[in-house]
Amino acid sequence: MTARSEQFISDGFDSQRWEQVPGFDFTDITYHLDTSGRIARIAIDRPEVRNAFRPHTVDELLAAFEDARVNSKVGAVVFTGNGPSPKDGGHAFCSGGDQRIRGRDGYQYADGESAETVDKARAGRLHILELQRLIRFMPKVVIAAVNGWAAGGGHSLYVVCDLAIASREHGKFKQTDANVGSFDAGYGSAYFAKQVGQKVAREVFFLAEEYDAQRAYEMGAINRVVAHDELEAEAIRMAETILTKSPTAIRMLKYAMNAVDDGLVGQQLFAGEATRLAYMTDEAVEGRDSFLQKRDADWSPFPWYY
Ligand code: S0N
Repeated sequence: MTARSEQFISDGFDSQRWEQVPGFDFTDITYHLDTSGRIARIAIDRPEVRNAFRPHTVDELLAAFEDARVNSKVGAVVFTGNGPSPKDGGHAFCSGGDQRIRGRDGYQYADGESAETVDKARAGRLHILELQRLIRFMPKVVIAAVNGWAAGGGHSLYVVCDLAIASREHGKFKQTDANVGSFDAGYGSAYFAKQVGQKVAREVFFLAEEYDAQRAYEMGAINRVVAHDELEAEAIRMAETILTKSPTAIRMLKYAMNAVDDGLVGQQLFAGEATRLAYMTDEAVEGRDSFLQKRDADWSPFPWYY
């Protein structure tokens, strides 16, 4: 265990269970694997600003999620926010883009950058959307453990996760995008409307009123409401249950459920997995071998299934 993981980083964090993943020097997030190496825990670690993300935070989240994606032992990721805030004790999953550093061109300036000095190729780059796609498209199950405020772009983040559970006491939701003129017109709104229905989604976005975990559950936005102290344990229990299942079945089911909303990209992801399975058959091997051996393929052992 490293020094960082030995510290208190959030309610419900079991330091006996988690080991910090080596090879990263993260400042804005924490990234752990459980002792089995099969469950990842990724958490935004800026509790003093309700876990708002700046560009650097998103860079780190992309690195951690990508590492979890390509780790063939990992089957599930718990995504949460560290806290509570040392300043005032407030709890947050994520409060969206850091409004203090939001530029007029939509870009969130990094430390020391300004409209004059920023690399124009990076300006306006909303790479939080890349993170949304990584969560959406990765062939592992991502469970949002909403430990406090999910607001603005943080609201969008739990929406794109496969499963979401929230703290009964501290899970709070508010879609503030229209308050601050910075809006998610993709998954955060349109996919949310698919989850909870058009009328409810419009109310959440157009009125930007606070709602609690129980209301989120009732509207079909989250899977479970649990006692705050049990939140991480419940997320882990769900992850452990998923790990008892067939990895191929889980992957195909995730992509099947995505495909209906993701157009050709959804079809491509599902089809890629179908091709992977086909590659593993004797039939595909015969196709490859016949080409390499410069002979006609012998398909006779392979029936036209009906
Ligand atoms: C979360 C709220 C409701 C919590 O209220 P509470 O508990 O009363 O705490 P506060 O006193 O307000 O906050 C405590 C301290 O934290 C700072 N802070 C909070 N949120 C942010 C933030 N987002 N950026 C910077 N600082 C933040 C407070 O300022 C305070 O600091 P001190 O103690 O120094 O005063 C409440 O805090 C709130 O409403 N927060 C703002 C929520 C918000 O509007 N977020 C931005 C919404 N927009 C986006 O996120 C855009 C997202 C995006 O980039 C995007 C773009 C295109 C497509 C998709 C997306 C996407 O959505 O992903």
